[in-house]
Amino acid sequence: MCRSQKPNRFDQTQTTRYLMVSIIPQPLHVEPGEGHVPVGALEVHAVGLDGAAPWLADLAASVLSGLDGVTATHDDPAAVAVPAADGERTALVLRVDGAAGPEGSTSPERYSLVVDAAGVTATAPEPAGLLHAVQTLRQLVVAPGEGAPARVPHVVVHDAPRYPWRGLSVDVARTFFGLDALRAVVDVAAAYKLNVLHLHLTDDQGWRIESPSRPELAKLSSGGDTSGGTGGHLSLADFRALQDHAAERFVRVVPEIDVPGHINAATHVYGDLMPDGVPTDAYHGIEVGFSRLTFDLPATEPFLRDVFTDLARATDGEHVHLGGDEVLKMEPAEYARFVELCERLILEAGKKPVAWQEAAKAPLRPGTLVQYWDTHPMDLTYLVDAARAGARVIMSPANRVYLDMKYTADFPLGQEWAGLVEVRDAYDWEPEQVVPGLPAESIEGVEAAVWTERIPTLDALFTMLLPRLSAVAEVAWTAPDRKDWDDYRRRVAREAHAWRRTGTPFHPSVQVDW
Ligand code: TNX
Repeated sequence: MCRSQKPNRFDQTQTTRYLMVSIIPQPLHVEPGEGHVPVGALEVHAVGLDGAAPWLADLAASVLSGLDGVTATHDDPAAVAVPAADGERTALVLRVDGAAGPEGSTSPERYSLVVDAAGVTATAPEPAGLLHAVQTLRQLVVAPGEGAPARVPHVVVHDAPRYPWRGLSVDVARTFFGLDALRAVVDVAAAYKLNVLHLHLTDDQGWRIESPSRPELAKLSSGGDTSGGTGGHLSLADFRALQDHAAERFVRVVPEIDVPGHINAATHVYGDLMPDGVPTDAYHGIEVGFSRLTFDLPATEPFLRDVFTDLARATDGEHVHLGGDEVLKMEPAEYARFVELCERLILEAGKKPVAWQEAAKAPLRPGTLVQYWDTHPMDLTYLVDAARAGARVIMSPANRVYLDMKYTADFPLGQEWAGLVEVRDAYDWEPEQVVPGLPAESIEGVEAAVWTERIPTLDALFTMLLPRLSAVAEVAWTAPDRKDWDDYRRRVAREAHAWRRTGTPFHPSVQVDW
């Protein structure tokens, strides 16, 4: 495959040529050519994919068939062939090729996409990169118009992500969102090449996952939420189906049980988790920091062992999140014992622990990931020290990526404790500059988060996610010298056509000319 040197920054000619392509997140290397190929009738061929071939080809066909004027079929004999209007089909070849991607990149998610007179060829060392190539292709399609069919400009793309962890955390505890909603969230995350769905499954207001050794939790503590709704929880079958849907889009699920605070849903069920033996009242308000476990009660360790072991068994991914945030009513020594115990339980269950930043105040085991979030002014020496000692850090600065923050002061949804987060705030920041002194090589990635105390519906959730999730995705994927706010504004406006077409809610921020 012929590869040219990637340009290091936008120069004027490059920017002008980019006007024809609007990809989010901005790829590492894009070389526009002359001419177009018609894609009104696309035929997908998956080559060298073994077991992944039929569903990946099917998924590619369905992603592309959602576009105006495009019909995509694939070469699974079981598929119904749709005859092309003009009798001509353009081939989209998806092929595993270890040499694909930008020169020098070792990312397992790298890919190349070549569109020329011969058709469209996507290559990648692994299937994940092929789906990324398809998402890029989706954004390159020009809708039919003025007698021309749907088409794609000739182009060569070599692309790879900046960070291996590109996530979205969704709080299904404060407002419950079920399987169908979460599938839709996975689809939008995958559309912007995110690869982690972190689920905040438990909090004071609800226990949203079936825990087989503790069935009372979901039974007695999932019947309400902060929106006055009826709540709900994911059964293990739901969780299985969600993971399958996510896995086909190369999104891994990171489930979280938040301890030792944010735990009223459990103390409501088990009085023996309370020093006075009395179960707490159900809670559907939005205060934080009032509930806690007590380390020295006999019921505490068995409870933690049961719920973390159940969760580790249910999850396919390698990570389990133990929470650890906002434990406002506990001495540091007791808190450290909880962190140590939960890390151990998760490791014994065969998974790697992830925890919110506060856990780095306790001595961490090698391999535990910590998630930075709290942008209140504070001394972060403990986090920097943990990173220097080998902890990996996920960047979720609340004033940039908490997508439950209001866009503007008068915005009807969300909160504003971390400030207002307009689209540009979510876009224009550099992960290496957030925590002074944090070694750049300790950063594992970037994760947006959407807490749902003030987000009552799926439409509201999407309005908070879009367009900001696409901005955060570019921070996580794109090299800093390839980012450009004005160019992103232009590209996101084009992306909005797709949201409008599919009826996907988004917030038409005044910062973008839609
Ligand atoms: C802080 S972020 C929290 C959540 C709230 C959120 C609201 C974090 C680890 N804890 O419990 O829902 O703020 O924005």
